[in-house]
Amino acid sequence: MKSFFILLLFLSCNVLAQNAPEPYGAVPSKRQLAWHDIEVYGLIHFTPTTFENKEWGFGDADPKTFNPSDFNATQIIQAAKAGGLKGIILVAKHHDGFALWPTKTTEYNISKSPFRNGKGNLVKEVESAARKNGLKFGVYCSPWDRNNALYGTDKYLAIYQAQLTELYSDYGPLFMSWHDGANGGDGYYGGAREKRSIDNTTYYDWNNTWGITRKLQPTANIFSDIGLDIRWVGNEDGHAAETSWATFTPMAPDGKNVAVPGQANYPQSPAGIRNGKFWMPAECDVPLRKGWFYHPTEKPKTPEVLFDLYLKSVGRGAGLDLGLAPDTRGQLHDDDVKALTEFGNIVKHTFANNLAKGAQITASNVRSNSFAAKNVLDGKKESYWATQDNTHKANIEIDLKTEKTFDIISLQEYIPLGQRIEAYTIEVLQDKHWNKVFDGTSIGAKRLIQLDQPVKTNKVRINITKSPVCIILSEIGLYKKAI
Ligand code: FUL
Repeated sequence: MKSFFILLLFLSCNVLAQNAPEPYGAVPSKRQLAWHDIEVYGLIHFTPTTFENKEWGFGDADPKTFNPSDFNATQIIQAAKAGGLKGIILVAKHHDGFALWPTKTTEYNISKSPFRNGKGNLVKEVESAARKNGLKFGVYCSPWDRNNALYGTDKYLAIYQAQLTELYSDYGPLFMSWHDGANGGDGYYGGAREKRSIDNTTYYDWNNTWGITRKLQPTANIFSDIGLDIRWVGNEDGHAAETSWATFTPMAPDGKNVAVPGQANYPQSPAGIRNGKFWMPAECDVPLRKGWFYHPTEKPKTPEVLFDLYLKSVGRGAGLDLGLAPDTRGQLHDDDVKALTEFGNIVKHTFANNLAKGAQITASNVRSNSFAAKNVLDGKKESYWATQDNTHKANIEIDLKTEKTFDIISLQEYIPLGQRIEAYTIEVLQDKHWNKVFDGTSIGAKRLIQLDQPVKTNKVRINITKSPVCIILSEIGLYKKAI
């Protein structure tokens, strides 16, 4: 009897799988799918540079400079959590070269500072607080090291790789390994105080260096301006382009050579590349304040501005990486806590109530019962509406039964099968006329459309007007922005 049911289950799974649409183009890996779910996360900058009130430490600050009066990882993480952040990346070593963990690779580290009487490990403290509060953890270890005497020589790479190995071994599974393209220039370099330049096409041997990441941290998404998993959006303003493709083909600016971090096709980064070779969604990194490090004269962005950035990053299929800058106490300033909390509340309250829930929904074409139109309102991103293979244009109509007022529309594709839709319009029924309220292009993991003004209607129609293959939509939402 039991085996009969197993057989039945196997057969029905098979029928479903056979009938599912074929994937289109590059598709996300498991690791990238997990990243898409995180949506908003933070990047903490806190090194001797904070105490020098600079953005880029020269690498010559006395380790004793690093002396927070009241460091509190829990305060920082709880503020991040109130802001709706689901992950934290800690800058474990910035360009100044100061390691926030007691590394064996350089003397220039936290054990030489007064922090916890030289017994502290800030990477551990932040990691523990993040995990305790349910946030994922990641690290950024700057390849450029303005302190290290060996920087620029052929001995430095082994040091950098050993630093990554330590960070990858002692702090549990990481969701991101963040790498930047800032390379070489002037610095302290063990007292030489000179300018050192490196060839960034070869110096860091990224193939093998990222091989260490893959081996020790298979869950870590590698971020850099060329991917591998997540690409830089090409600006530090916090937004992707209005039309955003999760696919990308990193290229050197000459269009011929292979791209390396610090040398990529940045003009194409905000929008991505339609039918690019790789699934490589964008991360929009932007500091909460003006600088990445804390400066007493700067103020955090307002909750309104943060919400707008959320719509223009997460709402364009990208991720929002918000820079958090603890002050010299080692905590986030009250103003930052307030801004984060209010931003988190706007997001939470706006998206708490899908006004389309319970609506009647019909589609002009449906692949089969398993891919019915109602799947877009079940709140589950794993189920979806799909059309038949040869149907590349279709519409879906939502009958709200009573009039509803909304100003944000949310659309989601089922990205495990690729980014398919290229154009669509949204109409609402008013005085017996269908009025177009939006003309769209890309959707991807999530598209949040903010209308110029709230609309009141009992019927909404979404017309998919262009797709190279059959259409898939996993979720639709109608929301009223919470003030
Ligand atoms: C850049 C760095 O040069 C900045 O200082 C900062 O860390 C930013 C997040 O990445 O590449």
